[in-house]
Formats: sequence, structure tokens, C-alpha cells
Amino acid sequence: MGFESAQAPAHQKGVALITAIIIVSMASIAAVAMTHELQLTIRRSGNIITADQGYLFTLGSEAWSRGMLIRDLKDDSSGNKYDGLDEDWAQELPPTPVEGGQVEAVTTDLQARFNLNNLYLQAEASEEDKQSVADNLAYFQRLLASLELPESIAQATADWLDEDIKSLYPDGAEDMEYLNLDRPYRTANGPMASATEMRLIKGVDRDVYEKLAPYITTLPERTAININTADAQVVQALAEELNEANAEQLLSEREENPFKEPNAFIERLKELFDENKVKSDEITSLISVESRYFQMETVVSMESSSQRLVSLLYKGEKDVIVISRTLGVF
Ligand SMILES: [Ca+2]
Ligand SMILES: [Ca+2]
Repeated sequence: MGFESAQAPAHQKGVALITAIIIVSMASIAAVAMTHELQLTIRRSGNIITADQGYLFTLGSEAWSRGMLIRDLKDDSSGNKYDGLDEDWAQELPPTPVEGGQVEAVTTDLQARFNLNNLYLQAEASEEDKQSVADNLAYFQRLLASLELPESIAQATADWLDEDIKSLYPDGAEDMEYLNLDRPYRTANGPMASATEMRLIKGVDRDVYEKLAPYITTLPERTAININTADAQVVQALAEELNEANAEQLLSEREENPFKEPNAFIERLKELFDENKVKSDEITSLISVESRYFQMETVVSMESSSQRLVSLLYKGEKDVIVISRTLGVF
């Protein structure tokens, strides 16, 4: 009968009890360890799912932005052929709640900025290309001046980009200039992949770069400045005669009446200044009323992390394509 065991000597009962306690506590430790491991796995999976979800939201945001540009393409082909800040694609998507977080996005026209690659000059360049680079160089000098930055940076940038290794006079800089530095390097002598490359150029320190950065871009081909989206400094640099006040005036006029063709801008300049002083050909070669290159920037904030996607979009004749994506997680 089970009764017998209950009758066992006292010390045996003690051993059995201790053994039981040890077994129970070991089982508890194992259970706790297992639960902890399980919780970590759940957490890890959760983070992966959230990150995937966040990334899909950034792609959704990009698709939305692309959709707006496709709509604009249709609008353009129905006779409204200009790109301006009054159009739908230019409207910001304010922080909008989504499942587990929020999304915000903004599409900007990169042709509102000066494209540094307009200064790229091949070794065997045509007269037309040389003239275009000369006009863009003069433009960049005026832009630097309007930002109160040294104009000498323009020639150094042109030397960095052009294929020859002859320094422009008086402010250019080719290999010799950079090979004498403590940490020497050579000029690229080719187009820039990123505007941050400016930091390598003679005369461009951190402060100069930060001041210049909002007004410059690097696009894969020569592009004109869109006078409907460029801000006052960029517009002001288009002509010697323009100052801050009349550049601002042109900006406020275009809010009501965006420029539908480059000539409308030239005609407006001729009204503002002495007609003979307006360098029509030079300015016409620098400007446009439409754009091909746009940047979409979206930030998706989820509970545990945020993601920022910057996409370069190209609006062609028939479709809008994504050229590049840069993703950051923070
Ligand atoms: Ca348009
Ligand atoms: Ca060069």
C-alpha cells in the first residue's frame, strides 16, 4: 500500500524533498530560458516584419509620386505643357497615418537647381558644346555671387569636370593643385555622380558646401533650369541685371501665371530692363519651362524604426521611370 512510503524514515523523506525541489527548480530555469529565447525570436521576427512593412510603405509612397508625374505627363500632352509648383505632383504629402506608423513624402523638381554636369566638356567638343559650357560657367559664377560665395569656385569646378588637364585662368585647378595636398588626389575629369563631390574641389569647405547644396544637383545629361520651379537665387543668376527684388517679383508673378514657354520669360525681362541689355540667346539656352528629372523623398516612421527613401525619377515622353534609389534606416 502507498501508506508504506509515508512510513519511510524521516531522513529519506528529506532527500526525496530536496530532489523534488532541485528537479522543479531546474525545470523552471529551463522553462524561463526557453520562454526568453522564444520572446527574443518573436521580437526579432516582429522587427523584421516591421522593417519589411516600412520598406513596402516607402515603395508605395514612391509609386504614388510616380503616379502623380504620370498624370502630369497626360496633362502636359493635352496642351498644358509646362511644369510648375501649382501642379499636383508638387504638393507635399503631409504626415499620414498608416498601419503601425506614418508616411510623409515630397516630390521636388531637380531642374529647379543648377546641374553641375552642365560644365562637363569632352576633349573633342563641338563649338556648340564649348559655348554651352561657357554660358553655364558664367551662370555658375553669377549664382555663387548671388549666394555671396567666391566666384573662383566656378572655374575650379569646370576644371574638375572637363576632360583636359589645362587649368582655366585665373582660378582653375587641375591635378597639380590637388596632388600637392597632404592627402593628394586627382581631378575626376568627367561628370559627377553626386553633388557631394563638390567637397573635393578647391575652395569648397564644409560651410561653402552647405550654403551651395540646396541650389545644385548632378544629373546624367545637360539640363536647363526650369524657371517655373527655381527659387529666387537661381532665377536671379540668370541675368546680370536681375537683383533679389525683381527675382522675387518674377516668382510671385509666376504663381498666378506660370511661364508656358521660355520666350515669355525673355519678354518679361525685356519689359523689366532695357531691351538691348537682355542677352536673349544666352538666357534662352539656360532655361526651360518643363522638367525631366524629379526627386521623391519619403520618410516612413514605424514604432521601432524609420526609413527614408530618396528616388530619382525621370519623366520621359511616354512614361515615368525610377533611375535610382537610396535607402536609409534610422
Ligand atoms: Ca506639367
Ligand atoms: Ca580637367
